[in-house]
Amino acid sequence: MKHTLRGTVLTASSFALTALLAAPAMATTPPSGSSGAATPGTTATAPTIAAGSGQGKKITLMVGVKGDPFYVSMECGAREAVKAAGAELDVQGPDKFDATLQNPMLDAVAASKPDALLVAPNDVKASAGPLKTIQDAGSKVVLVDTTVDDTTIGVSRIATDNELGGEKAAEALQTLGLASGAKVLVISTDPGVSSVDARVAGFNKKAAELGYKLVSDTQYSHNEASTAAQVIGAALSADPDLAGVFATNLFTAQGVATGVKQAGKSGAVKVVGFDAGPDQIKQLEAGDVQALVAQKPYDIGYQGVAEALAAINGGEVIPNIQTESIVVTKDNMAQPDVAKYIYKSDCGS
Ligand code: T6T
Repeated sequence: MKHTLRGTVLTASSFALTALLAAPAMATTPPSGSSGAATPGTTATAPTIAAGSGQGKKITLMVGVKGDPFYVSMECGAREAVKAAGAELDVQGPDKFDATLQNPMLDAVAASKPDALLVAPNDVKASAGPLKTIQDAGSKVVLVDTTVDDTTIGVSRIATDNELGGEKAAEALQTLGLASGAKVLVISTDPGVSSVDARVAGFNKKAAELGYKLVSDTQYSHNEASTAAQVIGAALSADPDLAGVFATNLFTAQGVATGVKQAGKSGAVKVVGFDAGPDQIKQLEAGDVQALVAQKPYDIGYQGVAEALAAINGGEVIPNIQTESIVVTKDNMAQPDVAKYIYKSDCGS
């Protein structure tokens, strides 16, 4: 029996149904206790992968940037999935989140002709050319975390519901006590990165509903913590009554927390960051950050391999999958059902 899921947008709770529909006789799911487990209050189950379904297949994972705990966790999920399937995985990534560095690496991937490429493109426009070349040569392209504007690229796109995540960040500021009229600022990485652009859009929409006043247009860190620290330092000098900041990703949030601390305003200025890297959790514990919107990168990596194998083997592929996020605070961070969302520095930890 075939199940047509084209055009659907899956939430984590629909994973359970999909897995049930697709489950083959010999199948593997991620180990319990992985960050792939359910968000509190949902019944999310990671997809099943048939043992041996990737035998002899080569998959490349091109992350957005090397060494980022978000992508390390994604790699851990992908590694677990290829182990189950018997496929080979090659992981690569640029030293900076920058299409001028990632694109030559993608050109090299094109030459190696993998059966599938899981890729977090660095730019919605600049990354499209190399990806189209790879796709046209016959590799199955699965977009993980970030996307490109050209909707003909990718058999499947798997990412956090980033707009909703941005909305959650604004709501977190409200929970932290910011009233209507409070002054807020958004610091992101660079325009043209689909994930963070969607978080900004979601935050701005919800912040307007809550009556918050943006002190300026979105500022940019270029994914450098030191730049984020400088940007928030300057913003605090210009607007001493700035009450809250949303930092849209891991390195930006780390830098913002450092900058607020250096200005002697930890706790007085509420910082809500995206992601949940180990150092971000330390900043949360220290009171330099008040809330983090954690993603599920392990699930994205695992599901990415599942969709790639489905495409390679001529199975049913889910074209759009949105994964969930969870708000982590000092109060809930130690709970096992929250702690499991903290990102990994390596796949052994
Ligand atoms: O926030 C993640 C990822 O979702 C985004 O696309 C880029 O930044 C991170 O990797 C965190 O550093």
